[in-house]
Amino acid sequence: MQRTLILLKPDAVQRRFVGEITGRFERKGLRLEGLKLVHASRDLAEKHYAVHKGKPFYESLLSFLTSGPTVAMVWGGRESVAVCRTLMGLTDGAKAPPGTIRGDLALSVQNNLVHGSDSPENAVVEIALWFPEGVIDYPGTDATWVG
Ligand code: IDP
Ligand code: MG
Repeated sequence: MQRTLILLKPDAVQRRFVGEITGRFERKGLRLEGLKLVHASRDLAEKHYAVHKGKPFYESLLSFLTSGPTVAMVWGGRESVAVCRTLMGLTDGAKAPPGTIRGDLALSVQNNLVHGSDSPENAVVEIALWFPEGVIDYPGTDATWVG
């Protein structure tokens, strides 16, 4: 089953939205396979956002991600990468449609509450970065109920 890395970034923790956002992934029928609170180091943030190095918002983004604790999660399930991106909404909270996490709860483009892997290949790399200890594989509830 496909896996994706989801981060509830420091603004989500500070705004007390951990339950609200986690509940959306859970209610969708995805399976929680990893969960921890991490105060990201500069090194971890640089590795995570390496693809954005050189962009005008890069330094600000690293300051943001290292500004406080982040909830790191792994969600598994059918098409979990795309499903989570859909639940998140567009990057810019001002443009994300209502009904999505960012559309409902974020107004900023930077402080947009969540990160989600953008491909199954990148998910494998990002999960290894945030969960070097591995994740938990276990028999779920009857998959026929949630697809
Ligand atoms: P994504 O999180 O929707 O995949 P990316 O383009 O991968 O969006 O950008 C990574 C993160 O960088 C965004 O979630 C957001 O926090 C921040 N970001 C993206 N574009 C901008 C920008 O134009 N200004 C400030 N921050 C940005
Ligand atoms: Mg991205």
